[in-house]
Amino acid sequence: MPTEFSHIGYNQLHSYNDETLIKMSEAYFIHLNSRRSLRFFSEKPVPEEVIENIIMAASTAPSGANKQPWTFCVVSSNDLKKQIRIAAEEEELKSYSSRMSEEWLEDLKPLATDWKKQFLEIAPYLIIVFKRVYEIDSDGKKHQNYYVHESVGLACGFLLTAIHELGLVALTHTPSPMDFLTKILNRPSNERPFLLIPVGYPAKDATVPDIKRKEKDNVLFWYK
Ligand code: IYR
Repeated sequence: MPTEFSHIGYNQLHSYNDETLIKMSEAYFIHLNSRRSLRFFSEKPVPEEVIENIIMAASTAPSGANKQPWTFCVVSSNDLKKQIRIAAEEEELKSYSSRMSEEWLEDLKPLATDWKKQFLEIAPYLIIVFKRVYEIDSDGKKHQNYYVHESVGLACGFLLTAIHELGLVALTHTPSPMDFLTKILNRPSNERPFLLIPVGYPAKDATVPDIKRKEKDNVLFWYK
């Protein structure tokens, strides 16, 4: 398929036999199934290089037309964390007390969440993921990005997997609305906040809700 753009050979990294594949895939499921969203963090520090590496791992995600429409901001400053907590709690208080529906509040009961977000000041890092809805070139001209939600969602999935792989924990937090993050972090007009992800080690006494994942019958439908 000759084109004016060059393609290069793909070197397959591994080729396992079926028996090994089955064992490895079972082990991988068990490993990922032990991931939990954590709301209780330790203040134990994590090296900055680790955060840089997991973000670069997230940035290997597939994206529409390879536009890589994401920006990852890492907050470690106590002052900024405090500003983010104050602004998030202000919005969350309004959400929990009047904006969320009865059904939504009922659905959240097993998680025991509320408007208070102490973890925003305790976790060593807050990773704020922005989606880039378009690009602006040096002449100020706008250029399209494609499948931005899907692409940034995939990058966040990669990020959460990398965090779990390392024995660290995270919360996919979505204070709503999130535009305060654009202001506090002084982000450009083509970026919108997508997820706020505190990352660190779990607190010693951390608990998680006793909730279950769906069984195979409910998530997988074969068409052979
Ligand atoms: N954003 C709020 C509420 C919340 C919403 C969903 I959907 C959750 O799965 C959990 C919480 C909060 O972070 O508390």
